[in-house]
Amino acid sequence: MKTRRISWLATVFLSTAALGLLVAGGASAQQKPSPEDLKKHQTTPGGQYEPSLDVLMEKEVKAPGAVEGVPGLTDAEMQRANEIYFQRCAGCHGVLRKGATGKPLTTDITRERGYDYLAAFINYGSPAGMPNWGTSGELTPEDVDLMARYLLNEPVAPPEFGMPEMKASWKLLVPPDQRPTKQMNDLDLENLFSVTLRDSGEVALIDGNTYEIVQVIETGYAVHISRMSASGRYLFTIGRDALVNMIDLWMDPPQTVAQVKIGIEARSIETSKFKGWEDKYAIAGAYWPPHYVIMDGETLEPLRIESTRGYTYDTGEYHPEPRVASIVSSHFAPEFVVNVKETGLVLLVDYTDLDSLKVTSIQSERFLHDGGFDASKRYFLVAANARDKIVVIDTKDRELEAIIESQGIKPHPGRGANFVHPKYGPVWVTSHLGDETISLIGTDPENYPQYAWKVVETLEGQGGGSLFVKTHPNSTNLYVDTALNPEPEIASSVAVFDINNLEAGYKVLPIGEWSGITEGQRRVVQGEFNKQGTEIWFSVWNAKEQESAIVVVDDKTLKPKKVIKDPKLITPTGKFNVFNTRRDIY
Ligand code: DHE
Repeated sequence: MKTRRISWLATVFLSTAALGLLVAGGASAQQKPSPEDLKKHQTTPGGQYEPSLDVLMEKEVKAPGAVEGVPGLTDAEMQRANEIYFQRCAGCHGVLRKGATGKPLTTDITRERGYDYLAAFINYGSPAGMPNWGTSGELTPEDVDLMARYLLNEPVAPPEFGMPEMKASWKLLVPPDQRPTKQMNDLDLENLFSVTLRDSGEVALIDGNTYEIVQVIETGYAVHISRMSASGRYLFTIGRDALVNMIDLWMDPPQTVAQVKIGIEARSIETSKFKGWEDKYAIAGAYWPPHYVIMDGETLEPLRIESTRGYTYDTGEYHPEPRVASIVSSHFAPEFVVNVKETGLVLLVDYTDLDSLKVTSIQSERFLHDGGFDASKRYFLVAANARDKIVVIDTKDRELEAIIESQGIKPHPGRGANFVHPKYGPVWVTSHLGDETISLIGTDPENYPQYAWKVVETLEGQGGGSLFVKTHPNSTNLYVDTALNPEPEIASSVAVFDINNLEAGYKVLPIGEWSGITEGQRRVVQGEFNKQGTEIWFSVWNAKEQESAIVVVDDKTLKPKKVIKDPKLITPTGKFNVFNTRRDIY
C-alpha cells in the first residue's frame, strides 16, 4: 500500500545518553530499558517528519558479497532492508550512510558497535531522537534483526544522474511555436488552484469560482509543490521522482507542454521573476543527486547543473549529499535563492550569465528546510528546523540579515504567513512540528526597528505536528493546521486566530467532520486562500483507497462553504492558487 510516507527516523544515533542506557553497569545491550526510560524513547511529531526517499527505495539491489565475521543477506533480504532504509532511515542518516541530521552509519562504526548493540538501538531508540522502531510496532522483530545485519554490510551507492540522463528524459511535447498566442479557454486563470493528488501521481486543476475539477494532469510521483511562471501562463510541478511538468494554462484544456527528470529524488521548483527575466528560466533542486538545475523557461531544456556537495558552514566537514530544500525567486535581483539543507548555505544564484555562473554563498544555519518572503518580498525567512532557528536573508542587499531562535521545537512555516500586528507592525509567522508554539517575528526594520527579527509574541496552538500557517492581506484570520498531531481530533481540525484579538486564543474548525468523511485518519493539511482572500481551502487527506476531500471555508463566517468531493480527488495535499503563488502572497 502506497500511502503517506513520512519517515520516522530522527536525529542522533550514537548519543552518549543512549549508549549509557543500553550498556551501563555491564548490562546486556539487549536489556530492556525501564518503563520510565521507554517513555522518553517514544517518537514525537517533530521526530516523525523526516525525508523518505521513496524513489531510491524502489531501486533493485543485490546481496552484498560475503565478508568474514559479518552476517550475510540474501538478495530478497537486501531488497527489503534497502526499502526500509530509504523509507525510514536515509532521511536522517544519509543516502550514503555518512550522516545528515543523524549520525553516520558507515561500517567502520557499525562493525565496532556490533549486532547486539545495533538491534537494541533500532528496537528501543534513544531519548536523543532515534525512534523506537521495534517497541513502537513500526518494525517487526524480524525487520529489526534484518536492519541490524544490513547496517553491518557496506551501503549500496545509488546512481548519479547528470546531463546525459537529463537530456535523455527531456520531452518537448508542444514546442513554443506550436502553442497558442492567447488564452484559448475561458477559465479565470488567476483563481485556478493546482492541487497535488499525492498518491495518484497527478495534479487536479480546480476552478476557484465553480469548484469544478477542470482537468487532471499526469505528473511525477507525489508532486511536492506547484509554482507559477512570472507571467502566470505556465504552471510547473515537481514530483518526488524529480520529474518536472510544465503545463500551459492557455491551452484548451491546459496541458503539459514539456517534461524533464532532473534527478532521482526532488522537492523544489521555481521560475525567474525579476523584471526583464520573467518566464526566462526555471530551476529545480534535488535531494539525490545533490544538485540544482537551471532550465529554459519555455522548453525545460536543462541548461546548467550545479552540485551542492561541499563543506558544512560551521565545522567545515565535507558533506557528500547536501540536499536542496526550498528555492525562491528574488524580486530584487536576477537571482534564485537556493537553500542547502546539510551545509547550512543559502546560495544566491545569479542567472544573468549561465556560462559564467555567479553564486553568492551565505553561511547561515544547518538543515535549512522551508520558508517564504515577508510582506515586502525583500526578506526571505527560512527554517533551519533541526536547530530551532529561522534564518533571514536580505535579497536586496544580498546578505544574511539575522538568525533567530524560533522559540518552539522544529519550526515548519511552509511559506509562512504575513500580517500587520496591531502593536508590532508587520510580522511573519511560523508554527512548529515539535510543540504547540506559534511564533510571530517582526519584519519591518525601517518602521519598527525595535521589533525587527525578534519573536515579538508567541501563541499557543492546538498542539505539535503543525505543518502550515496561512493568512491573506484581505483576511483578519490566521489559520494553523496540525496535520501530524497524534490525536485524530487535532489532526483533523484547524485552529483559527483573530489577528486583531490574538489574546482571545483560537477557535477550532472541525474540518474533517465538515467533510462528512467518517473513515480514515482525515489529516487536514495546508490552507490556501482564493485570489480575493475571501475563502480558504483545506485538504482532508486520507489514505489512497479511502475518501478524501477539500473543504472550502468562508473567511468571514468561519463556516464551511463547499465540500469538494470526487472519486478523482485522491490524497489531495498541497494546493496552489495561481494568483497568490505567482505573487508570493501568503
Ligand atoms: Fe514537504 C514544501 C520537503 C514531507 C507537503 N517540503 C516543502 C519544501 C521542502 C519540503 C524542501 C519547500 C519547497 C519549496 O518551497 O521550494 N517535505 C519535505 C521533506 O523532506 C519531507 C519532510 C519528507 C519527504 O520525504 O518529503 C516533506 N511535505 C511532506 C509531507 O509529508 C507532505 C505533508 C505531503 C507530501 O507531499 O508528502 C508535504 N511540502 C508539502 C507542501 C509544501 C511542502 C504542501 C508546500 C507548502 C506551501 O504552502 O508552499
